[in-house]
Amino acid sequence: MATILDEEQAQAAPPVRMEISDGLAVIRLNDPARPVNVISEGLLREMGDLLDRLENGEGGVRAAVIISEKKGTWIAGADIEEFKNFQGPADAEAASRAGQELLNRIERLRIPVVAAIDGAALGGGLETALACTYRIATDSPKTKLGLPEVQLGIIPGAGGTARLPRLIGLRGALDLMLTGKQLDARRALKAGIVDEVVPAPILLEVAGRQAMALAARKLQPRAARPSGSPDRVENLLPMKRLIFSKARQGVMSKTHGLYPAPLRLLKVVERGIDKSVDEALDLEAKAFGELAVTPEARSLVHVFFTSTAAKNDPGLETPAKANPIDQVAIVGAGFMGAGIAATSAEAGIRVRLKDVKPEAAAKGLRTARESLAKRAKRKKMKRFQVTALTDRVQPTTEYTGFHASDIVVEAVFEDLDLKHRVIKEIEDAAGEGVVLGSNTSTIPITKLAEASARPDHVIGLHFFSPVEKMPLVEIITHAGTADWVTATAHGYAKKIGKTPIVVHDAPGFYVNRILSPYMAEAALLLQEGVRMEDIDRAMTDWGFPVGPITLYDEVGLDVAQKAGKIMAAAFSDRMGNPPTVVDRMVEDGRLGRKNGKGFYTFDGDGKKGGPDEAVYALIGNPSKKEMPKAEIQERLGLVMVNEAVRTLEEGVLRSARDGDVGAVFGIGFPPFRGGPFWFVDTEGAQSVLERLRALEARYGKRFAPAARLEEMARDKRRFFEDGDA
Ligand code: T1G
Repeated sequence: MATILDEEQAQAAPPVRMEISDGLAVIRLNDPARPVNVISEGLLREMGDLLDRLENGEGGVRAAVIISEKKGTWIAGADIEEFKNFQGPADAEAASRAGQELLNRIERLRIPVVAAIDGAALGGGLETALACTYRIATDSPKTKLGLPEVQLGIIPGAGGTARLPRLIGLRGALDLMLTGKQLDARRALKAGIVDEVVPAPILLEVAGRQAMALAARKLQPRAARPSGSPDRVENLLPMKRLIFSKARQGVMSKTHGLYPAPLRLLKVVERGIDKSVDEALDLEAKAFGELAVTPEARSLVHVFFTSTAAKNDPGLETPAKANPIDQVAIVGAGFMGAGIAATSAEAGIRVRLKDVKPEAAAKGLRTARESLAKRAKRKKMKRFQVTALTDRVQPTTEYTGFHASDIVVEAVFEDLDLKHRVIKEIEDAAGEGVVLGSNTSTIPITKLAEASARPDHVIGLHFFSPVEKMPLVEIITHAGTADWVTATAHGYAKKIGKTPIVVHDAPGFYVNRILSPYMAEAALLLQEGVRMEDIDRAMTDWGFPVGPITLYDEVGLDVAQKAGKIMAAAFSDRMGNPPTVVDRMVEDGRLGRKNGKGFYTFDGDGKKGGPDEAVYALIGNPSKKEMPKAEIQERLGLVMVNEAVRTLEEGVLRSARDGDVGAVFGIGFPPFRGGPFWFVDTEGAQSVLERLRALEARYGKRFAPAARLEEMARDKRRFFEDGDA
C-alpha cells in the first residue's frame, strides 16, 4: 500500500520513478501529495525526464510498463486544480499541447510500452493509456476507464479526440466522450479499448511478460490485427454524416444547447477524423483552450470539487468515529423504502425491509429486487451474482433482527404520530448504539427526537426520489444529535455511493426550503395567467432538468401542499400567502402522476401528455398572459437563490459549498451555473441584490434580499474566494 508523505517529504519524493532490469523498464506512478495520481505540471516534467532516458536507450531497455502504486487509481487525469491558473484560452491551449506532446513521445518511442491499469484511468489517464502500445486492465471494481471531460465543460485535451475514434471507431468513441461514462475492464475489453483483463495480483507479471513479447514481435496489439481495426462502414461519408447528426440531436435534446463542450467535441472529431493525427491534435488543443476558460467549465469544475469535498467531509467540526455499516433495517417498504433498500444492497449491505402487512413488505421487496436485477443486467452480472445481490434484501413484518443493524431508517408515511410510534418500536427492538435515521422530508428532526429514549441517536436521512438515481442525501442534525451518529450517517451515505451534505434542523431543511418558494412562485405565475408550458420551458431553458409545473405532478400535489403549508407557517413573513392553485388541484382530486390527474394529462400507461386545459377553469380562468422567458427565469431563479443565502445566514447550511452541492444534486439546479452561491459570485452580489430589489418593488417582500447578500454586495465579497472550490 503506497504511503502518503508529509508536505516536506512529498515535495522531495518524485510522483514517478523508473526501475530497469533485464531490458524491461517499470515506470511506477505514485503522487506523494495526493490520494490519486494526476497529470500535474510536476508529473509532466518528471515523465519528460524519464522519456529522455528511454529515448537515449539507457540501460538497453527493450520494453516498458507503466503501473500505479496507488490503490484505486492508475491516473485520474489532468490535475483539475491547475485549471484555476488558466488566465485565458492560450494558457489552457498550452497545457493541452504539453500533454499531447508528452503522450506523442510515449507513442513514438521505439520500444513497446504497456499500460498496466489497476484503478481509475480517466481523462488524461485513459489518453495516456491510448498512447501506449498495449493496455492491460484488472477486473477489480475500482478499475474504471473513461473520458469524463465534458462533465467538466471541456473536451479531452491530450489526444483522446484523435486516438479513441481511430482505435475503437466513431460511434463507440463518441458515445464514451459525449456521455463521460466509465467502463469496467470487461466492457473496455469488449469495446476494444484494452487488450487484456487480468486479476490485480498478477498485473505486473503479465504486463512485463507481454511487454517483452511485444518487443520480440511475438505479440501484436489488438489494434494492429486486421480484426482489431474499427468498422470501416462508418467511415463511409453518408454513414459518418448520419452518425454526427444523430449525435448532435442527442446532445441538443439532452442539453438544450446550454453546454458548449459536447457540441464543440462533435465539431473537433468531425473535422479531425479524416485528417492526420497531428492536424486532429491541433484542432483539439485549440478547442480545449477556448472551452477550459468558459463560465460553464469554471462552474462544472466548481461542482466537481464541491461534491468531492462534500463526500470527504463528515460535516463535523471535531472528528468523530463512524461505526461501520454492514446491516441496515428499513421501516416502510413503500417507493422510497424500497429504493433505499436496493441502493444499500448494491453497496454490499445486508438489508431488512419491514412493513406492517406481509403483502406490503412483499411489494417493497419486489420493487427493490426488480431495481437490483435491472442494474445487475446493465453490469452483465452472472445469475449467481444477481441472486447473491437480491438475497441481501430480506422482507419482514417483525422487528426481529433489528438489534443486529447498525442503522435503522424509517420511511413511513409523513405523519408525526405514526413516526413517533415507529421510533419507539424501533428503539425497543434495536437497542443502544443503533443510529435512528428518518427519511422525513418535512417534519423537523427535533420533533421526531422528542419521542425517542435516545434522542442523540436520531438524525435525518433525507433521500430524493428516485433513490437509485438521485445522488444527494441530506443529513439533518438536531441540537442533540451525537457526533458519532452524524459521522456514521455520513459514512453510510458515502458507502452507498451518495453525495451527502450535513445541514442543521429547520423547516424544510435546506433542499425543500429553497425549492418551496421556487414552486410557489411558479404557481403564482399560473394564477396570473401565464401558461404552464411557458413556465416549464422557461426553466428548462434556464437549465433545470424539468420545469416546476411538471415537478408538481412528479412529486405529487398532496406532498407539495403539505410541504407548502409547513413553509407558510414557518416563514409567514415571506411565504405566508401561498398560492391557492395547489389546494384547488388537491380538492379536485388532482394529485399528479400518482393518480394520473395533474396539471398535465397522463394516458392509461402513465405517459405524460400535454397541459390539461381544465386546470385553468379550476384556477378561475385567468386571461392568458404572455410573460417574457427572462422574467419568468428571473422570478423563479432569484427567489430560490435568495432563499439559499438565507439558509446560510441562519446556520441551516454549514457552508456555501454544501449549498451548491445540495441544489445541484438534490433538485437539479443547473450544474453549468455551479449552484446558487456560485451563481451569485458569477453574476456579482451587487447585480443580484439590485435585481431582487426590483422584483421586491414590483411583487412584494417575498423577494426582499437576504441580509447576507446586502453585506456581500456592500463589502464586494464572494462566497468562494479565488482558489476556493
Ligand atoms: N485533479 C485534481 N484532483 C483530483 C482529481 C483530478 N483529476 N481527481 C481526484 N482529485 C482529488 C479529489 O478532489 C479529492 O481531493 C481526492 O483527489 C480524492 O478524490 C487532458 C484535461 C479518480 C474516480 O474527471 O472521478 O484529464 O477532497 O474523493 O472517490 O484530457 O476522484 O481529498 O482534497 O473523488 O476514490 C478528468 C476526476 C480530468 C476524474 C477517485 N478526470 N476524479 O474517486 O476519490 S480532465 C476526471 C474522479 C483531463 C485531459 C483532461 C475521482 C476518482 P480531496 P475522491 P475516489
